[in-house]
Order: sequence, then C-alpha cells, then structure tokens
Amino acid sequence: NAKEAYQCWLQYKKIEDGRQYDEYASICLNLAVVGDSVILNSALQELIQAVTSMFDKEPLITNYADPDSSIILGTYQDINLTDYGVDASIMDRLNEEGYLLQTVNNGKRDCLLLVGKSDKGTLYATHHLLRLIQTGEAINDLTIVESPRNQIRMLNQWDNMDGSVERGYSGNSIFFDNNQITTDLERIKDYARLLSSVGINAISINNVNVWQVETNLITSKLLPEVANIADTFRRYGIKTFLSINFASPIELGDLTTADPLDQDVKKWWKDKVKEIYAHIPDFGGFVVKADSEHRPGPFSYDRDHADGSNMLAEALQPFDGIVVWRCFVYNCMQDWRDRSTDRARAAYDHFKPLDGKFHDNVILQVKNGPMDFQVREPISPMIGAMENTNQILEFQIAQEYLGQQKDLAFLIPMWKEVLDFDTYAKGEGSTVTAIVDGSLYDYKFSGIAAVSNIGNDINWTGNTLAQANLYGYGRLIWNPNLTAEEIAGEWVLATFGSDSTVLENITSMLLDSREIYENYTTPLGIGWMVNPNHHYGPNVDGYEYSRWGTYHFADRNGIGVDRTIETGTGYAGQYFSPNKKVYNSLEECPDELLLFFHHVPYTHKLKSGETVIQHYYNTHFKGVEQVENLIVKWTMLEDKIDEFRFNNVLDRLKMQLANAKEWRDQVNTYFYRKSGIADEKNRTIY
Ligand code: GCW
Repeated sequence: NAKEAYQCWLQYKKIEDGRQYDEYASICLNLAVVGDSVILNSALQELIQAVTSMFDKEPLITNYADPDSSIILGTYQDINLTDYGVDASIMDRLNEEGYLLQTVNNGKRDCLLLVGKSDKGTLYATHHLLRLIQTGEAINDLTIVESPRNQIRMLNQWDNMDGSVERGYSGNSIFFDNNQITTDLERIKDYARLLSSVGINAISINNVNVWQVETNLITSKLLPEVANIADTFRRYGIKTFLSINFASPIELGDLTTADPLDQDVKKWWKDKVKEIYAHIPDFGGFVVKADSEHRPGPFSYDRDHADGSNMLAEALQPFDGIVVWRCFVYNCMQDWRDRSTDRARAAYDHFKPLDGKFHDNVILQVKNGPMDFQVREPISPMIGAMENTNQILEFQIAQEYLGQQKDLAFLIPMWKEVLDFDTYAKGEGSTVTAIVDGSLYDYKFSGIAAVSNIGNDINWTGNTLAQANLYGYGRLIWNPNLTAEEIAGEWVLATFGSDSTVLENITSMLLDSREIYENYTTPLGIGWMVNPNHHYGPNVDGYEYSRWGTYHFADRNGIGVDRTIETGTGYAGQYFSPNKKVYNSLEECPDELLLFFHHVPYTHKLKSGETVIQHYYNTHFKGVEQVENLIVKWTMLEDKIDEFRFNNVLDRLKMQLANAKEWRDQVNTYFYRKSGIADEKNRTIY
C-alpha cells in the first residue's frame, strides 16, 4: 500500500490527540463559502477533503455566512471585512495572490476568515490553514497577512511525448505516453493540488528540447488536448506554457525559413498564437531553448537573441502572453586544448550586450550557476547584469548532478545561498532575491522557474525524500525568508507526522545531505567528474577530453580552472565589485569555490590549513562515513514509518552508499596517482 507515498505532504491524517482534535474540530466543521469560481471551488474541495479525513467527519457547508459558520472563505470583494470589525485597508498591502487569515467574533462565536485578494489568494489561504493544522500549530487566534514574494513561480517539465522524461528519475511522464497526450487528468489534477498547495502558479509541460513530435503540440490536432490539461491546472491557479521549437514554421511544413525578421515568419507566429489562444484563453506563453546544444535559433539567420525572442513576443503581446527565453547558450563543440573559450562566460557574453533590446514581455531565464547545476557553483554573473531586461532564475529540482534521486540531496540550503547572495549590482544589498522578485530594477516580469523532479512513480519523485525538494522549492520561492530548517521541519511534519525521533532524524538527514554529497563527489567547486551522458557515478576524466567545455585540468602538479582576469579566462571580471576582486584573488576566494576560479598545486593550503590534496582525501573518506550515518538514522525509524516509504528510502540509501564508496575510491586513487602525494592518515587508497 503506497497511499502515503502518493499523497506526499497532503496526508491529512486523522488527528489522534484528543485535545488537538477538539480544538481544531471546533473551528473546521462548519464551512461557509462566499462567492463562486472554479478556483474557489478547488479551495472548498481541498478543505472538505482534508477536514473529512482529519476529523473522520464531513463538514457542514453553506454558501453564505451565518452565525454558526466557523470558517468563512472567499475573496475580499465578497466578504465585507468591516462587518467583522476588520480594517479593510489591510488588503491594500497585498498583491493579487495575497490573503488574510483572521480570527474574528461574529457576535455569536469565534470564526476564521480566509480572505483572498483574488480567488487564488483564497486557495493559498486554505492551504496555509491546512499547513498549520498538519504541523500542529494553534489556529484559534490568527492574524496572518501574506503575499508571495515572487510573481512567477514556475515549473518546467522536461517531458517528451514518447513518455520519457529528460533527466527524469521518477518513472515516466504523467503528461505524455506513446506519443500521445495523456487522458489521465486525475493524476494531473493531483499534481496541480500538490503544486498549488505550495504556491506554484505556472508550468510548462514539455521538454525545452522540442523534438519532432512535440513540435506538433501547437497544432490544431493537439491543442484541444493541451487545453484539457490547461483547464485542469487553471482550477488550481496555475497557467500553462509550452516549450516551442524555434524552427516550427519549417518543421510544420509551412515555410522554408524561420528567420525572425522575415515577414512571413512573423505572420506565421501571429496566426499560430491566435490559434493557441482560441483553445486556451489564458495561455501563459512560450519557453524557448534556442541556439543551445544544437537546437535551432536565430543564429542560423545571422540574427541575435533579441530578434528571435522579440518576434515571438510581438505575437504573444496582444494576448498578454510572455516569452521565457533561456540563456543556456554556449559552445558545446569546444576543443579541450582551446583555453580561450570558457563555457562559464558564455551566457553573459551572449546576452549582456543586448540589454535593453528585448520587448517587455520577454524574460530571460538564467540557470543559477554559470555552468550547469553542479553541487557547487558561483552564482551566474548574469543575475543582476541586465538592468533593462526582465529576468527569471532557473533552478533544477531534478537531481541530475546531485545523485539522481537515488542519493539524498536536499536542495533548499543551496538555493538559499543563491537567493541570499549579494551581487552588488546596485551596491550593497543587491541580493539575488531582490533581483528576481523584480524590485531592484523594477522588472515587469520576474520570478523563479525550476526543472521538476516528478514522474509517474507512485511516490512522484522516485526517492520519497526527494518530495521535500518539490515542497521546499514552492515554499522558498513564495517566501525566501523562510529558513531551510523551517522548510524541512514543515515538510517532515506534514509528510510523516509529529513523532519526535522522526522529526529530528529526517530533518537532520535533509539538512546535512548536500554537504555530504559534495564531500564524496567534487568539493572545492570543481564539478563534473561524472560518467558521460547519464551523469551518475564517478568518472574523473569522463568529460575531460570531450567537447562540452567542462574541464578540471588536473595534471601531475595541480588542478582547477584559472578564471582570473590576469592569467585566466577573465570570467571573474564578469562580477560586480567587490565580488570580482574576491573571486579573482587566490587569497580571498572562498575555499568552497577555489577550483572554480583558480588552478592551484595539490599542495596549496586552504584557509582551513589543509592542503588541497589532503582536503580531497579527507572529504572523500568523511562523505562515506556520513552516508553510513544517514543509514543509521533512517533505520531507527523502521517502526515509525509505513513499510512502503521506509523501504523505498532504505533501498536508495543503500545505493547511495555504494555510489559514495565508488566516488571515494575512484577520486582518491586518481589524485593519488596523478600527484604522488600520500594520504597523511594512511587510509586505504587503491
Ligand atoms: O545540462 C543539460 C542537461 C540537458 C538539458 C540541458 C538544458 C534539456 O544535461 O539534459 O536539456 O542542460 O538545460 O537545456
């Protein structure tokens, strides 16, 4: 029985504690819903489902507030706050998706108002209440006023129509199978419930690599089915986007060119967009991977990325649609001998000169690091570099380079480092948070997107503990001030209940996990060393002589990539001061990024006092011990967690241990042979 695994954090388990039961039940069993909309109805349905399950009793429901109502939900247009003695101006502080949870007295009894600025706000308020209950918080005297910090809170599916998921580690697609669009809208509805519960409001449903079959998603043959999916998401406040093939006018057989400045091409896209909106009136827009890893784009016609994206933006503009244009553009056919090309520089070099040339419904989507979702990278210097161009940050929830949902890696601490980073783009305090929330430069559109980690596995994410990353992503981008500890704690309580050992062990496992993964793989910011293509497991030279530009440059004397201004690729110069100076300087560069910016001898001393080589040995031995400890912590929970989830995670931890040992031995042996320097502690190196 995998019911718990499927429910994720929406368990709504029967409340066993008698006192808590009475306290919550006195508030939750008499619901009044004021107003009418599909989203409001979703809020109500969620509440009914949760309440029925938690109290083993169906709530009473009315569509008007009466003296016995204990919860009243609706929008502030429909609920007159002054009737309840609440100053209505409180709503002015909220954006369209914000809400108020307020305990009031209606003359007869205390009652809880769930009031949204819009119906979406009401849905989010409902989830806020359910989260409080699931985490055991009091709900009898609430005043909570919330708005999301980020405007666009998006997921990118990398799903292909044959049912496979690029970099998917959780089974196949829930959207596509056998080159068809799914008819299982129930599963999509459940996905929408999960996403809306953590505030996600946008989704692109197909891979950014748009192959031949997927190119047809924007044709009249498939649009009705895409529209069904969009309808399902709409009920949960989520807008649907599609990834498109830049060469569609050619691929779909209508034109011989996709030149963005060609009049026929422009018209083709305008007609196409009109057609899409006839099927999906609130369609979000396009996500575009162009001139990247062999995908077509404007470069074929000697046009630039502004020409390409603006052409699509013009077509979408009359319908308020947007173009999310990815900046993952680099030379993937490099020669390892060529030391003048640096993949880390590429996005900035391509896009920075175009600042100000993009239409205001274009957003540039930038991966958090300049290379590609490694366990440790500096923040992309693109973020904050383009004052006049909307930006959206891209995270990867799928653990492509972080253990592929076999190994445990809780990503929230890493994303928090990114968001808290001060770019100094406009002086001190120019954090990534302030850039992507649109405030620093007053962007019209901005926010955060992430590559999803789900598939049709019964528990959605392969490893049940990887559910925490999807949950945490939504929570963090709604409110970047939440700490990783808070998010982990919430998730464990909602997912596994309130046993104190369960809470303590899983929370600490999550919080330590990224550092553990870093320890046994690629510390000091070097990255890669993975097996080519599938990217799991160690292979120190796997990409060293290939064309992808992801080198570590280890030789018998040293390791690391010189990205300094004077002797290296100059990449460090893409940052604002003082970051430029800090990264450029061997003395000041933080240890954890040392090898990203500098090529050093193995005997180079870190700030910790260890040499680089000894640090490598130490972290690799330590990482394996830490994984052994994860297994000890998990095993303690055997009789506290249902069998399915317990075994699912235990199996994965065992795979992780095998993987960690392999990493330790491969890496240690490789560097021992290269350097000839022995481990000070004389441990086994093969
Ligand atoms: O790192 C690479 C991944 C590709 C992916 C690409 C991208 C969708 O290995 O699988 O393609 O990034 O982000 O476009």
